Amino acid sequence: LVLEREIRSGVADGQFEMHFQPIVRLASRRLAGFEALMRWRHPQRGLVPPSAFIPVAESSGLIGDLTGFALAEVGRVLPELMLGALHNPRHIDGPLFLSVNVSGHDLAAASFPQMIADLISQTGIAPGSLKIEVTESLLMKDPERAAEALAGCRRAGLGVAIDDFGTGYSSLSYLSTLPVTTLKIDRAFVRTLLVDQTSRRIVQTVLRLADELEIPVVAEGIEHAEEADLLTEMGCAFGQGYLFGHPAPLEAAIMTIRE
Ligand code: G
Ligand code: G
Ligand code: MN
Ligand code: NA
Repeated sequence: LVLEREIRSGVADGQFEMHFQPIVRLASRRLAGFEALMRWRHPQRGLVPPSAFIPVAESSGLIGDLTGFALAEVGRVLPELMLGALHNPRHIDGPLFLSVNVSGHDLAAASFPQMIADLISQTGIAPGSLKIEVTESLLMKDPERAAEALAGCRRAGLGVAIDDFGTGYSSLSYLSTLPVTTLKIDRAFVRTLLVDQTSRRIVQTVLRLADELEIPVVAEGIEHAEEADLLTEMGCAFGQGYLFGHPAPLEAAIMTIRE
C-alpha cells in the first residue's frame, strides 16, 4: 500500500523515466532500433527496476498511468532518435524502430486503442517505427481481448512483438491467434546457448519456426561475442544485450548512434 501511494505520487512528481537499449541487426552489427525500458528514480531507494513496481502497478490499477507515460515519452523521443540517426547513417541498418512494453492489463482496457490512435495523431510518428511488446504470461489473463487489442495495433500500422518467447505457457498457440510481427527469444536460452546442447537445439527450432512463419527474431540477453556469432550463423536477424549496449537514458542512447 505504501508502494502504491509512492507510485501514484512518483508519477505526479516526474520520478519515472524511460531508458533505451539498442537492438542491432546481427548480419551487419549495425543499429536497427531500441527497446524502451521504464525506470523509477526513487528519492530514497535510487533507480528502481520494473520488476519492483510493475506488478504492484498492475494489481492496483496504476499501470494505465505508467503506460500512458511510457507512450508519451516514446512519442516525444522518437523524432530525436531519428534525428540522431540522420547524423550518422553509417551506423544504422534500415529505418530505426522503437519497441515499448505494455502490460496485458493495458490491452484489456477499453481506452487502449484510443491511446494508440492519439499517440500516432498527436506526434505524427510513422506507425511502422513503433512496436508494442507483450509478454506471454500477461496475455493469458484475457487472450481474446488481448488478441483484439493487438489486431487494432496492427491495423494502425504498429508492429507487435512477443517478449520472453519460450518461457510462457502456450507460445505456439499465440503465433496463430495473435498478429505477431516479431518474436523475442528469452535471454534464458541465450545465456546457455554455448554450453547447453538442448538450449541450442531449442533456439534453432524457434528460428526455423519463425522463418517458416516469416517472423523476424530478436535474441535477448547477448553478452558475449561468441553468442552473437553463433546466433548470426543460426540465422537470427536481430540481437539485443549488454554486448551491444545497456539500457541508458536518451542522451546516452543517441551516443550509441553517433559512436
Ligand atoms: O529493464 P528490466 O530488465 O528490468 O525490465 C524487465 C522487464 O520489465 C521487461 O522485460 C518488461 O517486461 C518490463 N518492463 C520494462 N519497462 C516496462 C514498461 O515501460 N512497461 C511495462 N508494462 N513493462 C515494462
Ligand atoms: O523483460 P524484457 O525482456 O522486456 O526486458 C529486458 C530486460 O533484460 C531489461 O530489464 C534489461 O535490463 C535486461 N537485459 C538487457 N540485456 C541484458 C543482458 O545482456 N544481460 C542481462 N542479464 N540482462 C539484460
Ligand atoms: Mn521487453
Ligand atoms: Na524478455
